[in-house]
Amino acid sequence: MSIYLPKKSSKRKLKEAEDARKNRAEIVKALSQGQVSRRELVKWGLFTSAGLLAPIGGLSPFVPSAHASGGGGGSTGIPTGASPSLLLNGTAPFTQPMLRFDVVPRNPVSTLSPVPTAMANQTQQPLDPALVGGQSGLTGPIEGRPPGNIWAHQRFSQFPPQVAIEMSQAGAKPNTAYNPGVPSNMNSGIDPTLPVPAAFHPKLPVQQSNSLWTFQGTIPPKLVKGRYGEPILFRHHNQLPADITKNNGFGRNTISTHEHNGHHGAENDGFTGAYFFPNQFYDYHWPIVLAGHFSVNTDATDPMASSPDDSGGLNKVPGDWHETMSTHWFHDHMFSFTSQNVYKGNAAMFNIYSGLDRGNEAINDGVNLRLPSGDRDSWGNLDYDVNLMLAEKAWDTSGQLFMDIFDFDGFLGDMMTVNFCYKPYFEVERRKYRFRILNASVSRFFKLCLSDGSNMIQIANDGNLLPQPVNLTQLDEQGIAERYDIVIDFSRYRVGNKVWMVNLCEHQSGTKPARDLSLTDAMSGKSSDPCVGTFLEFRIVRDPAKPDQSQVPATLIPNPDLSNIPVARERTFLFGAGASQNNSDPVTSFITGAGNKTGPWGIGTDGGPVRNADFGRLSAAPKFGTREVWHLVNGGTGWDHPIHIHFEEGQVLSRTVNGVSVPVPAWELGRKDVYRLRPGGSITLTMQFRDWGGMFMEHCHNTVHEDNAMLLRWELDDGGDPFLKPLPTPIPRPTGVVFESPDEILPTAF
Ligand SMILES: [Cu+2]
Repeated sequence: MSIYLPKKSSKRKLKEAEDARKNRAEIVKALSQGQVSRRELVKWGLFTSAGLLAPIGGLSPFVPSAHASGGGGGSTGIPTGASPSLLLNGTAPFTQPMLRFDVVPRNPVSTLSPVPTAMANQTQQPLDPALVGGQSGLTGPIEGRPPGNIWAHQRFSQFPPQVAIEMSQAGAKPNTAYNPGVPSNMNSGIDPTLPVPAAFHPKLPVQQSNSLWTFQGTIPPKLVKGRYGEPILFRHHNQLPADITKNNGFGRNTISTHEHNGHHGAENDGFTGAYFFPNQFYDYHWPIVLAGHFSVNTDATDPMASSPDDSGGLNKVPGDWHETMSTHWFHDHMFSFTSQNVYKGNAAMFNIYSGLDRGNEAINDGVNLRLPSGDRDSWGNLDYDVNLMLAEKAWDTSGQLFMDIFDFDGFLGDMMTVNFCYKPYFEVERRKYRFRILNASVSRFFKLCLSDGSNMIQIANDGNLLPQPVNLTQLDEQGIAERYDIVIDFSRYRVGNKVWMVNLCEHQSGTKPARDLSLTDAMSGKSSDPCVGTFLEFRIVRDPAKPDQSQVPATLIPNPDLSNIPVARERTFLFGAGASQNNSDPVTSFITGAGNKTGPWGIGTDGGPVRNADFGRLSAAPKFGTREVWHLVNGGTGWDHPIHIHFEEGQVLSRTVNGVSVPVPAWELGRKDVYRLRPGGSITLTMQFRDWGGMFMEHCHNTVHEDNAMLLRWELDDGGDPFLKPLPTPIPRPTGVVFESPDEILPTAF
């Protein structure tokens, strides 16, 4: 059964789908604004116990109406449950240039006012009555970080911030300060002095301020540049509306920002229950240390463990150089609202530079890998190093961004965007480029190739350069939040040629990919999935001004050797449907329907029941400084889950499908932070727990699954003072965060 409503569907069918979308939108709005609860919706018969929208005509486009013409073969709809997203004259594919990322200014720390503090700044300010049920005269702290010693920045005086990044989460507005970090001829000729409207295409309607909530309120997405040994203080302001109803139908005005997969203390990890309110800020301290900082190469003598200085040389840093990371992103992690907020624009990328991955292809010092980048600056060149954020969207008949949160299988849009641009083109020179490809979708997997079936070289998976590069004509399926860094050599083309990036992976629901098409079939337009096929056009426009000096060495970053580190513990996590909730904390417990037949998704720990998320439940507490082996098991064959484990990189030891061992592919032989289980599959991985403590998470990164409620809390609470064991749970309130004891500690946690 197709869920995509073809554009040539009858007018009546399109009208019914649009009416259904509007009715659903009203309920989505009420739910997102907290006017009704999921429990009430179940009681009213609008949700099934499985969490799906009840099959009521006029609400669900998947129900054939008595009046339907039948021409579409019965139950059809598009992923949004609406008529296809609006396209206008002049918005054909590949008619707009791709906006490269907007590079965030790196400011002196002295620009921050007030001065950042180790403990959360509890200075009081008047509260907007809209935050506190209309009460006036109340005050709350200016910083939303939980107060006190446990949420103080760990080792703040040892890693004083050297760079300040300051951004606001805000409603859509024109970008009058666009900095692509490259000359115009490296950005498809875009004039950066012209304001960039908040639109998915210059000829599509501009997004209203409450349709799109992005960093700085602008597009394109933001890029932070950092380097090892140079701590960043990221002050994130929440400038979203205080009135929870001012969200154009979806999105929550409280946020928590996760630097995915930062090796930082948990107070800087964007814990799902450490969210902050409009008109507050949260200081995130990113020390940017190599894992093993306090146990490996502690005297910083190994030049491989290093960071670029500003004059072409290196600063040596402590830690294990085999743990060097490169491509990160950061995004919202608000409990139960991550999918809405990330879809609405809370997503950015973070390139981390090191002695190995310098962002300068010319320096030949025996450490630098000289990957495609450029050489104008001593480090961090972006000329030939391009961030791509892939996410499919949907918009309503007036062109405003739309999301339906009813289908707990997952949300699929019907419009492919790259860097928030609908099907753009990008001008390239005849030479090698690196692309850092992020899947920033809600529920969609991609499988990428080039339209001529030619070669790509995968050099990194998630944040990590691979031990060896892998030559591929098709990348593996790329799950949500996974990053694949690839090198494409355009020197094989002639000036004037075009080649397209193609998505082969077809979805018919948010549960998992339906199938991977052949290149021919994907290009033919036969798929009913509008996001299959070409979505990014490369135009080969000229020869490079100077010869390509970049390389893809045969060895990139070998894995850290863990063979001498004993395995302290094994744990098993079952990712399943039909989860139940045993806690009823009004803030921390995900609560859906009646009884224990609650929301669809959950995690079973070490043979225990499959539970819905409760950030007051402690599910695992590895011992600080040890190594463990974790088994991640898919509870079914009808879905796939990309599982993200925060904090440390893991190595995949083995995979199974339906109980049968299968090889770990070459592109998964490095370190990872997101693990696609595959239907009926399991993954066994090993990781260490070093350097920092606090409460972290493990969850599905199909963010609809995460929000409903496939997420758990684990913590490192024996790293010494100030940690309590277990840690108290933060309960955010506009008047200040309070703490309570954990709702539950699983018997196998410690
Ligand atoms: Cu999932």
